[in-house]
Amino acid sequence: MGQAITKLFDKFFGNREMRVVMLGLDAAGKTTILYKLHIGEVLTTVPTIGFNVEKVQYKNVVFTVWDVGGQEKLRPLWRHYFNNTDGLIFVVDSQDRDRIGKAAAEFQAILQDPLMLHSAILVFANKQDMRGCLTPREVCEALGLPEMRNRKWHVQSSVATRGEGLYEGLDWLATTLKSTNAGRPV
Ligand SMILES: Nc1nc2c(ncn2[C@@H]2O[C@H](COP(=O)(O)OP(=O)(O)O)[C@@H](O)[C@H]2O)c(=O)[nH]1
Ligand SMILES: [Mg+2]
Repeated sequence: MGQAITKLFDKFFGNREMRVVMLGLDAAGKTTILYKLHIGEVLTTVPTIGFNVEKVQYKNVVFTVWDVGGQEKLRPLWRHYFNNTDGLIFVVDSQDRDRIGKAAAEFQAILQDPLMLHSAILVFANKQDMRGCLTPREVCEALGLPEMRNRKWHVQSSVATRGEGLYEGLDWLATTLKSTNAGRPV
């Protein structure tokens, strides 16, 4: 899959600078996705006031990743990373029924940020290999996506540990960003 992914990046993101932010509750599968993409070295930094940010750059595309759902007081700090966000990837642990409400609340809070108003939204309904998990449709409804007007969104079924669904999800995101002429010329 690594090669297919890098080809996809070359094709769609090649000559634009893009910023993609990947968020979700802890243990949703974000770090797994980042490594499965094999697009470069993952750098981890801890900003002064305590949350981990993972960053990987592939050519002109920068991914920043962190856990949401920790302390509310950290929220204002996220905004620093929201500036110029072209694509938002929100990862959900579809098996974690207990915390889907919490994931939805965090998701809604993120989308309400003015800096996120124009970003395309890709949701990975992850851990679809787990018995009794929420279906992608159920994840979609729990997050309130069907009611969302004027936003480009897509829910992708995935099994991050096996790399399943990752290419398809990013393909949607790349196509969408291209069609909206997102990013900045380099
Ligand atoms: N069964 C299953 N486990 C997964 C999947 N994706 C991630 N995991 C596991 O879930 C745990 C948390 O994943 P991680 O990527 O660290 O989550 P993060 O906190 O969002 O970065 C790890 O043990 C992963 O191996 C998946 O699709 N299926
Ligand atoms: Mg992680």
